Amino acid sequence: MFCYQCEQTARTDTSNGCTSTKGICGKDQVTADLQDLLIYGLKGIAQYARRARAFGISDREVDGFILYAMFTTLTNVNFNPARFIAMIQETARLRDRIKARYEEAARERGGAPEVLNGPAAWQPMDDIDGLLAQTKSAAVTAGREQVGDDIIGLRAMILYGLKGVAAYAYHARILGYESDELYTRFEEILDFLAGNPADAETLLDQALAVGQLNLTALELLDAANTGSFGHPEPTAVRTTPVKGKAILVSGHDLKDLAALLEQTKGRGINVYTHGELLPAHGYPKLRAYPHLVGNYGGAWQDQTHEFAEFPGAILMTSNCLIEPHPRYRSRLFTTGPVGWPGVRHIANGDFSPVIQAALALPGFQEDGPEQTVTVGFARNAVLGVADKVVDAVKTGAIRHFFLIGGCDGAAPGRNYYTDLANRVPEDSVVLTLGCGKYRFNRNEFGTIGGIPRLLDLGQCNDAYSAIQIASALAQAFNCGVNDLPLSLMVSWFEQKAVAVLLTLLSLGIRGIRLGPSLPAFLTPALLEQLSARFDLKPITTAEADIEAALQRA
Ligand code: FSO
Ligand code: SF4
Repeated sequence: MFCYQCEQTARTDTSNGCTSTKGICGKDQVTADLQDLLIYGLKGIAQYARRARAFGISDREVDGFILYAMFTTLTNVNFNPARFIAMIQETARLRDRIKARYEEAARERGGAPEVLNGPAAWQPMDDIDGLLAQTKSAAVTAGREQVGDDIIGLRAMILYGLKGVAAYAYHARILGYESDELYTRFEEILDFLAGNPADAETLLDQALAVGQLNLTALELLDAANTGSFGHPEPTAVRTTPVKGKAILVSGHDLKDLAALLEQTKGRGINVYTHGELLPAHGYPKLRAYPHLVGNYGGAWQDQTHEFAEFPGAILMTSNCLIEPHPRYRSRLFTTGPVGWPGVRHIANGDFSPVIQAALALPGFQEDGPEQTVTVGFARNAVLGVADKVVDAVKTGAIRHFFLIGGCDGAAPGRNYYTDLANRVPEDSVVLTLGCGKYRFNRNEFGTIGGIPRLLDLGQCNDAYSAIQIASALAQAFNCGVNDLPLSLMVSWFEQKAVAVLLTLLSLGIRGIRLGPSLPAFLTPALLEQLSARFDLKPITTAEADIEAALQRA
């Protein structure tokens, strides 16, 4: 096992990744190796899918499977080896199907089909021992002796960025929003990786192409979410319990939440959001359900004690899942890409088992005190008051914007982000998104000329809103985004954050501060290159970074 895809990876004197029998996240060696094999199998599908497209052949089942399977390999999504074995077998079936169509089309046009090697020719073994014996060429570090750490790091950055794209595109796809252009480019980049590329320049270009592709995915997801549930509106969300039976929904997936709300209508169950589902309350069509009563708890890393104390059923729709404690394991359910061995999985969208579990549990015995946080400042709401914002900047009432966004995690260095938000001067606005906001979103930030000083743009999935707002401001001031009084202090944790970072870089955004620690797959040489080209830099202290940001403005 070798995995260095997330921020909490094990960093020791001898290795910069998780290598022992279990990763820091709880992913065991078998699951980690099976995930590598699954990715290897997906590359094989992409090798043929890309060539089939050249003959006008596409297969939506193949495209959808690639997204779903990639999503299962993100940090804190799926820990169930049985699911990975089944998916690996499925890669061979789908690969052979698209291969046959490609070869037939090539022959029909009088040419000889290409004979492909590597993942395209891989035959997965039937049983787990056989599969585990095949992991060598599928490892992230395969070929390190020949090409060195920089090339392995660049390949990893592309793969991890693609994983982020897959997650965003999956959420859009299940709401019925798909894009052939996205599938085409996605499969092209996977095919590129299948060839074990070793030219640093080309690899960096492809990494930025992943960033561009991610912008397409984010735009598609924004269209899917707003098209399905309306544009988010500023909404006060209750953060304390309401007496009665209860279901907690965590993760990011709005479609699962909507389906659960529909199925619990009139059943006497209150539904709460957890973690990254907090922004769901801003969407008019979700807010319309009176039994979506509030948000419970904070960011993902607090789930062990929060889930234990929640007196109802819990549904996990995407990352970030932590090893379930026995105190709540039997009332925890997974759906979509998520999985944990022995935890009940809902594969068909019928949440009856979750509802039955909630009805059998005590629920909250009394109402908590009235407390709220405000969400819903996505692009439509913010751009609706753009004139006011622009005027406030022109008159000097707003001096600076700090985007303090991204993931949360358990690392002690993440206090930086709380400190940062609290130290932002009174005449500056904080924009936030992702689960990192729980470090400060209950604090009182006040307003500047009627504009809230803390604007919650939504999930990490809503990075599109942040980009649109920054672009609109740049347009209003007739300058580039880099010339705005805007600083980005990004906290990263997993591969969606890698995808968003690549998007920002591909848009030419400079001076991003990244923390709490830099990705382990970025070698010193890669970092040097990224800082020279994009002025990408690590966080230092809240005080020093704010001062530097204000001086630059
Ligand atoms: Fe957080 Fe987890 Fe949303 Fe991530 S819940 S850490 S980047 O999966 O997706 O921000
Ligand atoms: Fe380690 Fe992160 Fe990989 Fe888990 S996902 S094994 S914590 S690097």
